[in-house]
Amino acid sequence: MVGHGSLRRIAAVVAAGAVGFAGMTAIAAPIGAAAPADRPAVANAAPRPGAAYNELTVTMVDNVNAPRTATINPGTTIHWANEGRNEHNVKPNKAGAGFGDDLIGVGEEYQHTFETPGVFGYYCSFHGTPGKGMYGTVIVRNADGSLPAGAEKVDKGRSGPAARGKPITIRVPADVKTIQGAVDRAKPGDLVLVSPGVYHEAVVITTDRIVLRGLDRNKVILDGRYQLENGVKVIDADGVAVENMTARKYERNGFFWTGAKGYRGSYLTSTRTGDYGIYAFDSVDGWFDHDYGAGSPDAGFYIGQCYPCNAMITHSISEYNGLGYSGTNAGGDLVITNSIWRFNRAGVVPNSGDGEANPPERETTVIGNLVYDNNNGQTPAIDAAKLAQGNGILVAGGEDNLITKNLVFDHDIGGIVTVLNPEKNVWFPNNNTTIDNTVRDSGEADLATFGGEGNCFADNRFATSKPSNIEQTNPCPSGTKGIEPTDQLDLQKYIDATKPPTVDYKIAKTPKPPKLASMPNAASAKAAPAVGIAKRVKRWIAQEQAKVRTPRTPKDLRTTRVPVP
Ligand SMILES: [Cu+2]
Repeated sequence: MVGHGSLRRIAAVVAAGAVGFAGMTAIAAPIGAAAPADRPAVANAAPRPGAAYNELTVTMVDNVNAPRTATINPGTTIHWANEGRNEHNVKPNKAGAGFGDDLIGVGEEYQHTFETPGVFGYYCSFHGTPGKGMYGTVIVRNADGSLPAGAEKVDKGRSGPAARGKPITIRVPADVKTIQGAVDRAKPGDLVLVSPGVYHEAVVITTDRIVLRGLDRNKVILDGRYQLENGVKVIDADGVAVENMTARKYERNGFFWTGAKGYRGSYLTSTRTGDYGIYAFDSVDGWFDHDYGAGSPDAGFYIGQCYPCNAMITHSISEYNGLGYSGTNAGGDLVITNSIWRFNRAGVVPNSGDGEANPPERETTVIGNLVYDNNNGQTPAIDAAKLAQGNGILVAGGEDNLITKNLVFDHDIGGIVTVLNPEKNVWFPNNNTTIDNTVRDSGEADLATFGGEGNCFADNRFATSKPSNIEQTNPCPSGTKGIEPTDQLDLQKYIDATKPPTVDYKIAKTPKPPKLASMPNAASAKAAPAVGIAKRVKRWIAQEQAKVRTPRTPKDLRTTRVPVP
C-alpha cells in the first residue's frame, strides 16, 4: 500500500521543478543500482540503536518475518513492525503462550517482552501456518546463556508425506465430510474431488502435488461468510493444482499459493475478498487459466515477488477490483495473455515496490489482452489502486517489460502508460517496450511515459500521447534517440487528484460473474499436479507467443463507457 505521506514527499520532489525529466532519469540510475540483485531485500533485524541489546525488531514485509528465527536473552522486547503493503499478525503456535496480536496494520507495530526461557513458535494466520509460509520462532536463552530445550529442532526445513504406490481419489463428502479432512488424508499425486455444495471452510494445503478439484465450477462453493481468511491457502507445498470451484466472501484471498515451486489454478472463480482474488506470492512455475477474479481491493490476479517467475495468466477475466492485475517485484518469463481486464480502477499494473523483496518488477510480457473501461470508482481499493485509477495498462516503476498486441480503450487517463512509482524509494520505469498495440478513447493520452530511460513506443495504432509524438521522442528500440519531448505528462496532477474513496468489499457493487464454463470432464479427467510448468511456459513463449493477435472489439459492447450495474 502506498502511504499518503510518501506520496506527498515524492510529489514535492516532482513539483520542485529542479528535477525535471532529465533529473528523474539521473535519479533512476543510483536507485536502480542500489536495488539488490537477488532475493533478500528484506531488512535485517538489528538491536534498536541505544537499546543495549534488550530490544529487537522483527520486520514484517509481504509475506515474511525477518529474521525468521530470533534468539534473545530473557527480558528482551521484540517489536514486530509491519513494513509491507498488507496487514499481518502474530499468532503463537500454542494457544495461551501469552503473546500475539490478531491484526498488525500497515505501518503498525506490536511488541512483547519475553521473560521466560523457551522456544516460541508463531505464524501469521493470513499468510502462514505453524512452521510454514509466514512464520517465525523466538528462542529465549536460559539465564546462563545456553539454549533452551527444543532450540536445536528449529528450522530443520520442509518435509512432507511420501506418495502412495498409486494415487487415489478422495471424494468429498462421500469419503470424507470436509474438504480439509480430505486434503489432510491426501498424499502427493492424489485427487481430492469435491461434489457440489457450499463449504464454509478455509482450506490449508501443505502437501506437495495434490490436486483439489470441484465437480462443478459454479456449484462447488467455498464461502467464508466474511469470517474466514482464505478459501484455499497452499503453503510451502510444491506442485499443487486447484481446479473448478468458486471461493467467495473471504477476509483475505480466494485462492492463495505461497512458497511454491509449481502451482496451477484452473477454472477458478473468486469474488468478494478482502485482499486478492487469485494470488501467488514468492512462488515460481505457475499457470492460471480460465480463472475469474472480482471484488477485491488490491488485485483480482496477483503474482508477486518472484524471479524468474516462469508463470502465465491466460483465458481469464478480472473485473470490479482495485487493480485487475498487480505484479509487485515479479517477472522473468511471466506472461499475461488472452485475458479480459475491465471495470477495475486500473487494468494491468506491473509495479515495483518497497513492501516486498526482490525489486524491481521486470521482464513481464503483456500480450493479446482486451483492456477496457478501467475507471471504476465504486470498487474496494487500496491506495495504490486509487492512485492508478483510470489507466488501462500501467507499468509503475518496472523494467524490461514488453507490452504488445493489446486492444486498450475507454480510460479516463491513459491507455498504456509507463511511469515512476513514488514509494519510500522512487521506482523508475526503464527499458519498457510498447509496440503494436491498438489504443483509443483515453482522456489524457492513449500512450504516455514519465521518468526513467529507454522506454520505447513503436508501431502502435493510437491518437494521442504524452509526450506528444511519443513514437518520435521515444522510438524503439532504444527509446532515447528521438527528438526532444514536448507536452509532458503532468504526473503531479494525477498524484494530487482526489479519487473516490474505497468501498467495503462486503458491500461494493460487485455483480454476479458472467456465465463461466466449467472444466471439461471434471469427473473423469486424470489428476495433473503442477509439475513441468516452467517448461510449459517456455514452450508457450517459443511456439505460441508469435501467433497471438490483437483482440477485436467484442460485438456485444453497445456503448463505449460501460456503466457499473
Ligand atoms: Cu502475514
